[in-house]
Amino acid sequence: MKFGTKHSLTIKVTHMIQTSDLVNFVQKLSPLQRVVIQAHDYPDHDAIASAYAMSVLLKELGIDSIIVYNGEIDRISLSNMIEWLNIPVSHCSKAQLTTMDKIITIDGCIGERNVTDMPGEEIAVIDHHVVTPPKNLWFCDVREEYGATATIMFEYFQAFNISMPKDVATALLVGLKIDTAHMTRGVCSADLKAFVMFNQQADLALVNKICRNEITYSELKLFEHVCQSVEQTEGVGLATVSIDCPKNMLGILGDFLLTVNELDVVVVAQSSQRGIQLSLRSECQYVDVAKVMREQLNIKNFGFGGGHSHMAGGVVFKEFLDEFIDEEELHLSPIIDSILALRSF
Ligand SMILES: [Mn+2]
Repeated sequence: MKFGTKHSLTIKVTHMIQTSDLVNFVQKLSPLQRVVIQAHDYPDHDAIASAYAMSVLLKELGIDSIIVYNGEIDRISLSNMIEWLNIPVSHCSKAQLTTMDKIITIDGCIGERNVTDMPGEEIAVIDHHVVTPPKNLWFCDVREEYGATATIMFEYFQAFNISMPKDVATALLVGLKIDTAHMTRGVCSADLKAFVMFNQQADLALVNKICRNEITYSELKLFEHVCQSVEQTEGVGLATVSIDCPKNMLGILGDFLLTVNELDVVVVAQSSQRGIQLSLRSECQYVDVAKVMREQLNIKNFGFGGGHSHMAGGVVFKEFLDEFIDEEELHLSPIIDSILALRSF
């Protein structure tokens, strides 16, 4: 089923999920032959770790599941994590999904552009992004204030009083650390509680090995490339990548540029087949980059994007490239201007 993409811009409603809601949901899953757990497309560590945790939790409760994704696993640290922890994930093209399947969307929400509409019925959304889930779900748990979906998984294990296996804690700690840039962004007290428990349960040497090795030798040149292309206007940096670059690498380059003292908002752009791929980072309290994406892309139909106030992504559709190019160069004026306006507030 396809659901419309609508975004609430100002209203932030946090529905507290009760343990009884979770128990009811699991009871409803019990008769199913299998449950499909879908991570967002081009999954990151939090998406795969949380899907894995959910799968292990359901197994403990007697329910079989498979973990699927669309797109690619394009970070070496993520393929290392999957390999070293033996996390069973399948590309959706190999999972033989049918319309009878029931799908739980994790670290993403059906209706968003980064969540492929797969065969089957979407019955649940568990996420921490700013999203508008459809109404008719069996279960919905969206916590925008959380740094990672991993923290929600920690609370589910607690709710069922199931002790967390070492491998699950290891994966979830990687997810939490990478989503929060090692607990430096978007962290709430629930994340800190989860962090303490993960640290007690996880294989810390393995966590560090996964997190430390985040790029490959061949990706090194991308840093040189952004260093040469980055331009700054009043604390806002824009770097354009004109060579081949994995999608999730853009965020790493954005994080790198954000370490520059003079920059507090960073936009990394790359031309792709679909148009322009964007990754944004903000350490300025006045600049909510997910909101910038929604206002400059989704609402104007120039493309789509979203994420969190401090970390967002998006795509400008090919047809609207003209709006973002001045004098034959990519200046992304609508985006940069809206950031500058927010920043000068
Ligand atoms: Mn996440």
